[in-house]
Amino acid sequence: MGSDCLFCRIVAGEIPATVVRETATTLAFRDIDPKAPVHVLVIPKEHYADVATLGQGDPGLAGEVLATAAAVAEDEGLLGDGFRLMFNTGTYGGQEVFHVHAHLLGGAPLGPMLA
Ligand code: IU
Repeated sequence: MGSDCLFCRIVAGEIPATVVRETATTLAFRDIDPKAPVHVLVIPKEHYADVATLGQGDPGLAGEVLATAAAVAEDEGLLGDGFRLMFNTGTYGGQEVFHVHAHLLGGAPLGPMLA
């Protein structure tokens, strides 16, 4: 998508981000407004607006996003106590940035999801 998309610009190196893992097809970086002790966003480098278009358009790439999220969870020491992985999607889902991203949250008890 390019210059109109914030996360495409992070992929392009035009906007700084604290990258914690990069693969040929995915990027993981710390959320600028963390909602938990660990809050990392995991994205495909290729632009897809949301998880529905990614999952239907390229299920393999969706799997690579999950694999990167799992590797970051391991790196961050989250596998023992657990973590939350979520995709806000569309208006009702509260999505604000329309380049698909998984929120990886952990490092403390997160409570019920809809509390
Ligand atoms: P959402 O699922 O689209 O609501 O989440 C967008 C996230 O992107 C949100 O948690 C922001 O804090 C985060 N973010 C960021 O990490 N870097 C930025 O430059 C901007 C938003 I703008």
